[in-house]
Amino acid sequence: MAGRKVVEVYLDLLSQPCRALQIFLRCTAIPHKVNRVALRKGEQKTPEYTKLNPMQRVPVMVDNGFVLTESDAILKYLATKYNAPDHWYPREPQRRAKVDEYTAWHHTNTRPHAAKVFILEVLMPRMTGQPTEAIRVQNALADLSGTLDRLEDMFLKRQPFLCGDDISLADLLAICEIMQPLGGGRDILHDRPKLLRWKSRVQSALKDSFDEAHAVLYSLRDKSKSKL
Ligand SMILES: N[C@@H](CCC(=O)N[C@@H](CS)C(=O)NCC(=O)O)C(=O)O
Repeated sequence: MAGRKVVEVYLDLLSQPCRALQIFLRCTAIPHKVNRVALRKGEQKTPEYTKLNPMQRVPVMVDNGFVLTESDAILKYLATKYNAPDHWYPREPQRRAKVDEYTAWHHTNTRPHAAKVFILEVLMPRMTGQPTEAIRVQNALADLSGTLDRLEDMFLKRQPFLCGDDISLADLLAICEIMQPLGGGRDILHDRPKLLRWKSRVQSALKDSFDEAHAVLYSLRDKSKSKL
């Protein structure tokens, strides 16, 4: 009898939403298979991968033939389908809505602002062989600083995690994004004690899966330091 196939995901761990997905799968122990897609080699543009995701982006999830793109949708689908512990994506409507509120905001705030700093400090210099003009980096950092202010005063407030007393998908998506500028040697939380305390709570909750998923980013950071 043909068995049910395990969930398959297509990931590159230099991608923030891919790290969030890998960490979630590890923490919830949902049986899965990881297929690596090396973005730097353009593997997201092969005809085979394009059939899976015409947007040529990672991550992608395939669950027994059901294909899903967009990290947000994938994480929420997996949490619901595989009955992940409730704190990840609570069933109670108002608690769930608070997670949805953050994740909707995330994709137009934390994500583009943190990613832009990484693009300007790491990807563009790699492509052009030139450092990015300082003013562009300063502007991107100013936008990011506004986002970090909102994370502190609108979401975190006085609670331990972004949406309440326990870790949720909101914290997972946020932390993976906030880590990204570290690839260029920039720790954007160094002068933010409130967010640093949040980060260490998130890291403790995620245990080894956090460092495992970020190993590629740490090695990029180490390379950027050795160039200084
Ligand atoms: N909104 C999508 C964004 C996915 C995305 O932007 N992926 C990037 C890596 S972080 C990618 O695959 N880029 C490949 C390319 O642009 O060629 C999600 O959250 O899943």
